[in-house]
Amino acid sequence: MKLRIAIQKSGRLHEDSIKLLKECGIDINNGVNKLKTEASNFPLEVFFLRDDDIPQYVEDGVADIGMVGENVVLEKNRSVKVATKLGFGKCRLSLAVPRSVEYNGVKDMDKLRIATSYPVILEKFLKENGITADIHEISGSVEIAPGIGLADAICDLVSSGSTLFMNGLKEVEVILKSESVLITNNNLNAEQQQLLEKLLFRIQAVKKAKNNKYVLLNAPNDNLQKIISLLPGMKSPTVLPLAEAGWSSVHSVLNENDFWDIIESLKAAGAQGILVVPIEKMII
Ligand code: PRT
Ligand code: ZN
Repeated sequence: MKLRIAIQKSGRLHEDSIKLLKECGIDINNGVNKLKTEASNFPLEVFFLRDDDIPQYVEDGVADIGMVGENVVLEKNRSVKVATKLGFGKCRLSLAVPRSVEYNGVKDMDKLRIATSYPVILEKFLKENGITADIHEISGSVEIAPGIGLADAICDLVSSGSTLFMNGLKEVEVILKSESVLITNNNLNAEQQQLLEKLLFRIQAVKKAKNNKYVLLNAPNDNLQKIISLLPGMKSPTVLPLAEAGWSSVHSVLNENDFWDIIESLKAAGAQGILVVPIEKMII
């Protein structure tokens, strides 16, 4: 029995999907010009597909699980489960209007022509806000629609914002914040479920590790308690004596979010020689 996973064949999510599998210790060949491949050290078969087709393949059970943008999952509205977020492919689905247009709120969208590749998500958003607009579905280069007179506004994916900027548009509403997710078929059998759990366990360990750093520092023993109190650690920090009397080496794990604040406090408390090291896997 093998678990069959669908990932994007080429495009923005392809490399990060492969990278995550590799970080999970799963060896696969890259999918250039290939439809599918097998992992050599995990019971996993990998299908390379267009991202738009992944929810349907997973719903139909052609693939058991898939990696795809949440934006595509919501747009395709297929009956699949989202098992976890994957931490890559981050973007937002936003409304944008020409920079010269004054914008005072979502009510301004009423009666406008909006171009998008996401008609389902857009229609739901407009309905929730009591707006009637004319949705023009187009499949690519949505950002040029206002410039050629096809639409008054657009609803498109944004990451850096430079595409909007270059086309004279401004982002005015964020409809959805999206990232890649792992989706699963609703009817996995017990064996497939077990393999999925094994994979999820590894994905969580990789994700946790990315959000944390291993920190080593030298602390004067006089101020050791103060320094320890600043550090969370997985249980509590490790403290080892240095060869030089009066000093200790303190090891701990810090979350990316509070990282700089804690480092500053540690320095202020007399910590020296602070080393920050990436963590590869984290299992708690
Ligand atoms: O061939 P296939 O159908 O598989 O790929 P695709 O061309 O449909 O999708 P692809 O590879 O472009 O994107 C796949 C997924 O990446 C999307 O569904 C999102 O989940 C995610 N993603 C993350 C993005 C972006 N960021 C993004 N910036 N998808 C598209 N964009 C486009 C956006 O449409 C716009 O044209 O990039 C432009 C905006 O980028 P900025 O940086 O200029 O704001
Ligand atoms: Zn696509």
